[in-house]
Amino acid sequence: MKDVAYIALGSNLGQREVFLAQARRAIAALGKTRVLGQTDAEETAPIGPIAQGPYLNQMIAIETELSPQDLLAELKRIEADAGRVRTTRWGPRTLDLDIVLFENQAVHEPGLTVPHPELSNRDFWLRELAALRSSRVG
Ligand code: A4P
Ligand code: MG
Repeated sequence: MKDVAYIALGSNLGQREVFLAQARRAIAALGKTRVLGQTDAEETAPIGPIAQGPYLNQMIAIETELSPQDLLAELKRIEADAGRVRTTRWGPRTLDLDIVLFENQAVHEPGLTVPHPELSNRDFWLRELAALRSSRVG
């Protein structure tokens, strides 16, 4: 089923711009998928209980025939390629890719929740999502 999805990119370790650029390229190269638009990257103060450096965040809109589960598997592969080592939940990371929303699908499974449960708590996600939706043609 063809749908529009929004992916949040985040990095707060190392060469943040490089990791985001690598993620954008990898997402653009996914099969059954085409990039519709992207926001500018923006620096945001870290959210959560752990003291860590500021994040560079960005959101990408895609049209895809991948299921949410298949997209998540691809995003985990892209994260792994960026050398991400999982340490603590909400802790610092070279690259974090989250599925924010599918326009026409919802998922509530142990390993995947779409829309992302933190969407309503993250002002920058809400702002980026609104910007992508309003700029979309078609
Ligand atoms: N998972 C479930 N739903 C989703 C989804 N919609 N998208 C599962 C992606 N993954 C989803 O995620 C843990 C597991 O969540 C995944 O294996 C997947 O099966 P993770 O990326 O390994 O761990 P995490 O990122 O530490 O935890 P979580 O709960 O995803 O946290 P967030 O929401 O990603 O928060 N501050 C700023 N300013 N900017 C940020 O981007 N990000 C975080 C991480 C904390 N503080 C931040 C930011
Ligand atoms: Mg995450």
